[in-house]
Amino acid sequence: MLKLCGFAASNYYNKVKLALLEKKVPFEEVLAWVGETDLAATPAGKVPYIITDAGPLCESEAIADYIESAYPQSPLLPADAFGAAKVRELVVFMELYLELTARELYPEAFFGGKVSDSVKERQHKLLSRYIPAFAKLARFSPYLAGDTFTLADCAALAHLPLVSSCTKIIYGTDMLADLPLKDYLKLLSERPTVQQVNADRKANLELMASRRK
Ligand SMILES: N[C@@H](CCC(=O)N[C@@H](CS)C(=O)NCC(=O)O)C(=O)O
Repeated sequence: MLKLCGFAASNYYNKVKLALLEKKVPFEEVLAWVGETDLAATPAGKVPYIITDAGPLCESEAIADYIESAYPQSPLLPADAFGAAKVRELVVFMELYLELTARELYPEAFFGGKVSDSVKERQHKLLSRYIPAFAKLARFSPYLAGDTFTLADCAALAHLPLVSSCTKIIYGTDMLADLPLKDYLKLLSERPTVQQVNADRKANLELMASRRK
């Protein structure tokens, strides 16, 4: 059986987990904290990674691609090439421009560290450019790419709430406030798969906190 390795507080892990649950792919979760990963499977030490019958695979987008083609049931990408590319376009925007830009602020926003004013200023400038650009592409009708739940929604659940709360904490303003995020997350939270991801995430965050004590 496919093994999903990492920990449930990780947003990238949850993107992959949600895709597996939505597609009803049987999988086993293997807890691997950062620093305790199998470096043969994930040479940069990042999670998630998966172990398949064919071998290990890391990087959540490569994993999502693999899952989509190895398990065609309940597709998370439109069948037409352009529709599928539009979903991927949204995922790239969220990961490359929103998540990775906001991530520079996470040490202070979420982990009790400090981020310099110059980094805060630089990331604010970037987010001020990228967020309105993302808003032009995101449909929220009612799903991110249109009327069907796709891989973009798996990524959105993982990334958008973090970007929203991080900017609120660091800048005092939720930089995603112009997006209908509240209604959208409410819609997603009606899915049993999302409820499972969120419950496991909460439990894993508590486990993580108890390990730090
Ligand atoms: N591009 C990677 C990013 C994964 C990632 O950054 N995961 C975090 C946990 S949320 C991690 O493993 N961080 C440890 C590190 O960067 O050393 C992916 O899409 O899988």
